[in-house]
Amino acid sequence: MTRPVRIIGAPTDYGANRRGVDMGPSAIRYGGLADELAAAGVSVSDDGDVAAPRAEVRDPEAEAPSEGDAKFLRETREVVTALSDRVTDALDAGETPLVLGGDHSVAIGSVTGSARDADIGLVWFDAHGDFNTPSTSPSGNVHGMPLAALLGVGDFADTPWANADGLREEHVAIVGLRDLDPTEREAINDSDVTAYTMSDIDERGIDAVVDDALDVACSAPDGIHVSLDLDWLDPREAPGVGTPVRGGVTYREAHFALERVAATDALRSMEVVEVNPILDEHNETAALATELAASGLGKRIL
Ligand code: HAR
Ligand code: MN
Ligand code: MN
Ligand code: MN
Repeated sequence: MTRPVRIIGAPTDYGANRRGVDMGPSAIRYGGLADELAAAGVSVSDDGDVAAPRAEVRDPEAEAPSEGDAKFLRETREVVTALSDRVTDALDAGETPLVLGGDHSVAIGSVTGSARDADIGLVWFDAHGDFNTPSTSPSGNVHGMPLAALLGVGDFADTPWANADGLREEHVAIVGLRDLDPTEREAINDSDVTAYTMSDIDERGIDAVVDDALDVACSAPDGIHVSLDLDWLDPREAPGVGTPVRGGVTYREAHFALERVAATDALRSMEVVEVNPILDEHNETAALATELAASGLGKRIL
């Protein structure tokens, strides 16, 4: 029996390079998420959104953890702290939290909440490594930093609100990399995180790579968090994202991967992020996020 799913929206674009991902939760709900899950036989409730003041009324430079550059870090801290508690509440109630972003900085809240008093694994489906820190980031956009923040890399070593207690590098796998900044590449190589590029998928096939990534994450005892950045897919399939990179996975490969996630029976929490309705075509990226979430949560064709 699948556990009930609790939807939690995190409508932020503080961490993004352009406006619009704050509308992601609405677009994904409008894309039919609750119906899709119900049709899959999953019982589902909607916990609404965490509060996120509009970016226009806040000062992007109000706070940074050390020298260096991280825009809207104070706002990010406020949102992810609230989100983290909501995720823990859902788990305490025996439910599976499904977080709707928002830009990828919301993962700081989802994963810290999921890794509270639990030793979890993490699979990060993304074109990007999200392994920058304020002093290495070329952009200052926090959506390029959440994985480094969660693992306490570099400048984030002393940022308790952003570090995930029960997450260790050896239980983390990144899948689908094709766009890394030089300092990020170095930091990932220096870490115990397992990283698979698109070339790995070309060479070995999606099944071998996803199975290996899930083995890495499932070696943690308390289940896994799946973080799905929609720019993991090729922009032809997922045009509504802020930082598209050519050469991503196909619609079928993405479904296959999420079906494999469901098959592990280890899914503890999940998020879908970076859907930007302003850049989308007829809400198709939001609908895709909906479909992939359903696959990850156990939707079966037969
Ligand atoms: N690496 C670049 C930066 O730090 C690009 C950020 C990535 N954008 C995302 N994250 N959507 O996956 O600015
Ligand atoms: Mn990302
Ligand atoms: Mn990305
Ligand atoms: Mn362990």
